[in-house]
Amino acid sequence: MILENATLATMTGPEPYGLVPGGALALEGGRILWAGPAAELPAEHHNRVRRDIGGRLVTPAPIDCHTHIVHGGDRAREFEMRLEGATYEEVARAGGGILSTVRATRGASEADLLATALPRVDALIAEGVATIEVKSGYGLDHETELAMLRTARAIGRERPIRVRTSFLGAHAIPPEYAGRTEAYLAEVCLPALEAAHAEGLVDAVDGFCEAIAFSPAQIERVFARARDLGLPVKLHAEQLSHLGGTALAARFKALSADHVEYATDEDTRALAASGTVAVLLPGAFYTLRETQAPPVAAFRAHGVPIALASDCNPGSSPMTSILLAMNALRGITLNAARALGLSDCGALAPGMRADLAVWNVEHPAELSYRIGFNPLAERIFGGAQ
Ligand code: DI6
Ligand code: FE
Repeated sequence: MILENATLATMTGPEPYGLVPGGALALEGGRILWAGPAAELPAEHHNRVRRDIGGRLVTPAPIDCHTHIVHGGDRAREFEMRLEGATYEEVARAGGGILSTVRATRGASEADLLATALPRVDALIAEGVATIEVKSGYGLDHETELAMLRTARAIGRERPIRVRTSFLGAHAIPPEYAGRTEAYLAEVCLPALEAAHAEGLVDAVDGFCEAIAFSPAQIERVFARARDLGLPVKLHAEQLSHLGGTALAARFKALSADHVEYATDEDTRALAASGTVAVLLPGAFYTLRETQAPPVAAFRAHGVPIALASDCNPGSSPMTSILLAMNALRGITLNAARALGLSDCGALAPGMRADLAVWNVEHPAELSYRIGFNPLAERIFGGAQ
């Protein structure tokens, strides 16, 4: 099939957005065969079926590279408490926070987890999203961590969306291990990681490096096991304070360091050297009413690739909109793919998956400009409408 009369944001080449006005795309077998100015369409494609895109903008389909979209319950009451003045850490230390979601997730069946996740997934699909990352981390016991990851895989069977999973057993210390973090890692987290990997449930390994969670030395134990298993790593780092997670992530050549509000110049240089993507999560920044913005200018100056994601989770980012998170097309296409270790999506180029979004706009700037408006005209997943 040929898509013609389109403006392409290819995300390749020297032009901003790799913009090609009057562009055409040749698709076959779920892949992009050719992308470029319609006038240069090779003759071999001329007799394919043609579709007029009506001058609309075509981009790579958005990729949400950081979500906790599988979880039990909600934390709306806690949000209210925070509006009344309690801090995120105060709520967490009072037994709320992540641990209240752990209780709700442990109490849910896999069918419940899937049923509650799908409407959130559908909200992302409605904005054209074709790939999502989904983390475990609200089970914190062997069974529930695996149940979360099985649910994540089930999403990819229930909906036309590609799912990449991250094992996040090092997200919080469950109440039965309070004060015994090392024992939790040895007895639950690491064995669950191995079991989940053996079941083919793990694409990457993540952790939460924070004073209310795990120290860099503790995360390093998890990363070392990931390395032994041949799995890439990523890390929630420097979100609420500076603890050294970013440097650790860079040392392990992590796919991404996420949040990174408190990253320093030294961290920035380390990310640049390791090619690690900085994933910014404006939903959490907003919800937690954070004041320390990530060092975006330094990231840019040092060439650290920046991605953006929803962080969809019930506590710090109850957001199911990639358009609201984006503010830079590269952050939800090319760089988001890179944050997941994927090289077959995020750009319009030969060989890439035909995961496309067609928008009722003329220029990519309109996508990040409007707030709460969805101009998606059509979503193409693996070459199919
Ligand atoms: N950082 C976050 O923002 C989320 N997890 C994490 O490690 C918060 C998760 C939650 O509050 O439920
Ligand atoms: Fe997160």
